[in-house]
Amino acid sequence: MPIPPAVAKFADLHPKPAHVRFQYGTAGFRTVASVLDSVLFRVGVLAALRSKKLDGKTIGVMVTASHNPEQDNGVKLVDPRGEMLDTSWEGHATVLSNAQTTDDFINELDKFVQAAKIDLSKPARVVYGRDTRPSGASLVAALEDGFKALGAEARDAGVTTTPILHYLVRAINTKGTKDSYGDDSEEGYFLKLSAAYKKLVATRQTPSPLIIDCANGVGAPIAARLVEHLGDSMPLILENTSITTPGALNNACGADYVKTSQKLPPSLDGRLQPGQRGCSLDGDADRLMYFYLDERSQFHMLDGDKIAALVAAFVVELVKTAGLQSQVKVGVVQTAYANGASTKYLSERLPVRCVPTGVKHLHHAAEHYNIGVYFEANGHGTVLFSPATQETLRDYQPSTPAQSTALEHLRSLNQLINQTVGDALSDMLLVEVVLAHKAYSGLEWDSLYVDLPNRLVKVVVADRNQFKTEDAERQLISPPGLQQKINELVRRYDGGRSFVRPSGTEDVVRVYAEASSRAQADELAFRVGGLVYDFCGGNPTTRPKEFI
Ligand code: NG1
Ligand code: ZN
Repeated sequence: MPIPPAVAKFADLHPKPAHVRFQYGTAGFRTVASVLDSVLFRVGVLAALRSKKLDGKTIGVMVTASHNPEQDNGVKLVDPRGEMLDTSWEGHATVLSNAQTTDDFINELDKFVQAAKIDLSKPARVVYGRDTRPSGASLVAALEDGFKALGAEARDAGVTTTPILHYLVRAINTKGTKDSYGDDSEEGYFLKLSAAYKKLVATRQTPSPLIIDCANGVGAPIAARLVEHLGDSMPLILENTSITTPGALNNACGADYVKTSQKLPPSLDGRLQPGQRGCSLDGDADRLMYFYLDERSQFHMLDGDKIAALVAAFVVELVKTAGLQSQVKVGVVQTAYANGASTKYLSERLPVRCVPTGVKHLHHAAEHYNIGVYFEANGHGTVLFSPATQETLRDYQPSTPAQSTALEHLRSLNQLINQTVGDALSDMLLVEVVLAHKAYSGLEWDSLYVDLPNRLVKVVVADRNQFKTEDAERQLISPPGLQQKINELVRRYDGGRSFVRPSGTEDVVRVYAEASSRAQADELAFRVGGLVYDFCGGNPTTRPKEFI
């Protein structure tokens, strides 16, 4: 079947800007919003094709640039089980987005449809949402033209969070089956989360109020609805909720600000009281960072690694108490950015795997455990229950009241935790459940282990593609000889660790360093940064002055 003529007609309305090269990376397409119109249209077409290929299953499309500045935007596809787009299609997305003219695009499309054996007569179904960015509405209009071009049945989820969009995709595709994931509506999502949370804390004291920094993004209206559903069970105070103030999104607030600057967002100064718990969401509410001020008003950050440690230990304890330890193996997945102290703490308690950066790697590795806990240090993560484990939890006959209670808790956790993707609001409730059960304050949670001081540095190089890594990105194999020089440097630092990798989302190389003191971690990072810069023939006049 040839490509319907409507595709070319619509494609003419969304010309590709000259001299821009797009790439479907770890976070989908993401760049300055003003050049994205053609990409959105073409992603609309691609989503419809993906649905046709999968026999009319609903595909999700999320328009967001997460923690990036407000002028950026982006788009990513969600596969039928609510997971990231199959990697084999990422390359096709890149090729289609870069076809220069309408004719080139139709040609590429035709080749792709033939090669992938897509039956164009099949139905196509999509569900799409966007964050609060001002560029969102017009980009969604381009996306909708892509759906129309192939006659896809499209459902608009409106302004929503990335994890809710993933939830909806799974709920729609499992509706009426034995794997039903919940009602396929935002309301269904809130009911599922709030019911599970209330069960888990039913016998616990109401916690002290938690401040949520909503990053002036979509987390604000969504958290406000969660507040209504939680009622008195969880006092939440929403801050940074200005979703219509130009320039406010992710600006000096949000999870990425907290992680990279390791500071309290200035807007929370005087609001967060010593001892009180606070947390930050990012612009699409899939990342979460916790923090508190000690009695001297010193800021302490509780990042994704601390969340993994807290949650994994709790799950292991429940599994043991339920008498399920021989049937349900719990494991943790991290990336090389995980703080060395967290890896040590976790490895002493359960299996830990390190995988390359990018949620899809973590998610897939976590699926190999019965219960897989994965978190990136930046606060993106979740806990996956394998299908077999869900059956075990359903069928298991506990023999004591203690076993029965632990089993009920595990069942409720399975409901509370978003099984499709990292979800800041679901993760926040999960953290609150564990804190309530352990009667931990932020300080006690923080004391599980002491973070090694660390530093992340960006280096702008002529061509980041010459950087190739192995061993879950911990070793450089190209440029040749550079890793050896890094090793020589690292050896001179007490507790030193450093690695270099090309970013998948920005045109930079990232340098991570850790050492036993703050000064040493900084020095190591800047020395390695300098090494990378000089090795790659950087221009001496633009060499950052902090590089030693
Ligand atoms: P890159 O730019 O590849 O380092 C960043 C984050 C990832 C992940 C992606 C997707 C760091 C060091 N890197 O990737 O963890 O979240 O963005 O958003 O935080
Ligand atoms: Zn995000």
